[in-house]
Amino acid sequence: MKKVIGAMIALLVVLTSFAAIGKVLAEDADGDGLPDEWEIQYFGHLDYGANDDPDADGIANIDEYNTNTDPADPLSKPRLPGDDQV
Ligand SMILES: [Ca+2]
Ligand SMILES: [Ca+2]
Repeated sequence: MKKVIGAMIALLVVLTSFAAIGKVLAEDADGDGLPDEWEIQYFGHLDYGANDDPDADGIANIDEYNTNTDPADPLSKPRLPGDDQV
């Protein structure tokens, strides 16, 4: 039984370390998938999540991040098929 508990504690320590390292690497303190630097740059805080759409352009933050568009500017969004036919 002691062995099992020891192994569980060791596993917990390893998992916790990985989680800490991952957070530092991704710099994603709130764990929403958006780098904190990016959130601070556009919003000035970490309150929005990956699926939020604060500029209401229909594009979620995570998609704005992946396509390098401005998540705080409704005119800045990924070009979609059909956008040329305005
Ligand atoms: Ca974040
Ligand atoms: Ca948006």
